[in-house]
Amino acid sequence: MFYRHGWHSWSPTRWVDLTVPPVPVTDEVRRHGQYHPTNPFDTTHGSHGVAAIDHHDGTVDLIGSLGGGGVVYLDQGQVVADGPADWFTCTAREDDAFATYADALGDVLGRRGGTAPNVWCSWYSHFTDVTEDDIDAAIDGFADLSFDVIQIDDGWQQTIGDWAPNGKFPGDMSAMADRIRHSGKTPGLWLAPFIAHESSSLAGRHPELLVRTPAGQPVVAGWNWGGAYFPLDITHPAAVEHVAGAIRRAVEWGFEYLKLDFLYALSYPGQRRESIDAGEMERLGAEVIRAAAGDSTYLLACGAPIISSIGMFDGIRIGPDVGLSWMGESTQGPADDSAPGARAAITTSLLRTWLRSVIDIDPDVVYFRGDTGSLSPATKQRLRDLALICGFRATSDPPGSLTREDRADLEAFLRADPKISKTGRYSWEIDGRPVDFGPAYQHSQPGWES
Ligand code: 9PG
Repeated sequence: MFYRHGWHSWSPTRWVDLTVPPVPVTDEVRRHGQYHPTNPFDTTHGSHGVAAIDHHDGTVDLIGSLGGGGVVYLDQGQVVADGPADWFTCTAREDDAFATYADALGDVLGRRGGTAPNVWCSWYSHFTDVTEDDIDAAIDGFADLSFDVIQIDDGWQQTIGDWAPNGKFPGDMSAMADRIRHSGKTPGLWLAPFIAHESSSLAGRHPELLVRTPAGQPVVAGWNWGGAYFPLDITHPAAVEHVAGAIRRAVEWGFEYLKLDFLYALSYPGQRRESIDAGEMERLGAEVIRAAAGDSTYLLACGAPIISSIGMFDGIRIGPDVGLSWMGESTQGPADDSAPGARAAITTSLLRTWLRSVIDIDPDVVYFRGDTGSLSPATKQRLRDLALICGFRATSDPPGSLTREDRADLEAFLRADPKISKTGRYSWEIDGRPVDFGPAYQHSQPGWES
């Protein structure tokens, strides 16, 4: 078996059988940006950042890059490592190999985290319709619950690229942050600082800040919000100023927790003012953000290349969106782990828990409300177990959606301090209770229905 690690937060990560060829990425799936545009590894097995091969005796050979932009792939049975940074290699018991690699990454890139807050975020209930009133309802409704952060997600801004509030946030953003702080919580805000939507005034007025194709057109890093979005050229001083300005403004408004999303787009292949390699570019982008945010702002990276985020961000999303169903819809069929859904969020996140010694690991939200699409109570329990294992607890349930009993369960979850131990590749113990995630790695519903 081969440990195939995905490019960024939402990219599939799995132990795969090398005798089974990968499923080629369809054009439709490609449009969402989870697979690397030039290294999708859809015809040969390959891995971003780190790979391992197991010996079926509990030990593995691990090879991992000590910086961003590295890939490992198999060429006629030979392992090829390609990347600008140094490589770490070891042969050891599986968990020890990953732990030692994480240690080496921490030594080279730095360590942050260890301070994962309990977060309420607006996304998985209000989506882009979120309003100021929704946030005020969360402030009031959660005053007596143990959330540390109330975080406004996508939907507050004018457009992706134009980071000023829209008409749904008519009050001052600083007043909003103040109200959150006065309720005893840390104000949090979502931004996607490295991209501009085709409809943004940034893209319209400053096309020179965008990464270009050889024909001079803006490079498309994905499709969302009803159109294409473009990466910014971080080697352009004015793009640096745009990114730093957006972050500084959010911090000045009083937001001390920033969820920074779609970060993968920054190093998308294309023409820039200066040509630097992907790993360097990712590091430069992260440095611009950290310098603008200051050392004390909690930075959660999302849709972010994993290795380059270490030492710069406090936390990182380690899987795709949980969504409101077990399996995401994908034209690529059930083998595609890149579409949002509980299954892919579980399978990908669990295989990245080794990162926790150098960065907080966010497996995405859990649910306590009753109305959660097709998610069964047992799947909801597995998502909570995953969050406890990762030590990062977040939810999006609006206060009005929770019964008295839901609230009590939620509060117990936020305060829990369980003893966690790993008992196998896919199995854990939480306060002595065995939890087996193995069935999630099969593609069907794993009988978590009762
Ligand atoms: C806001 C959301 C939430 C969520 C993030 C991210 O098109 N796509 O493939 C796609 C993938 C992920 C995604 C949105 C779109 O979600 O993970 O928590 O912040 O953005 O837009």
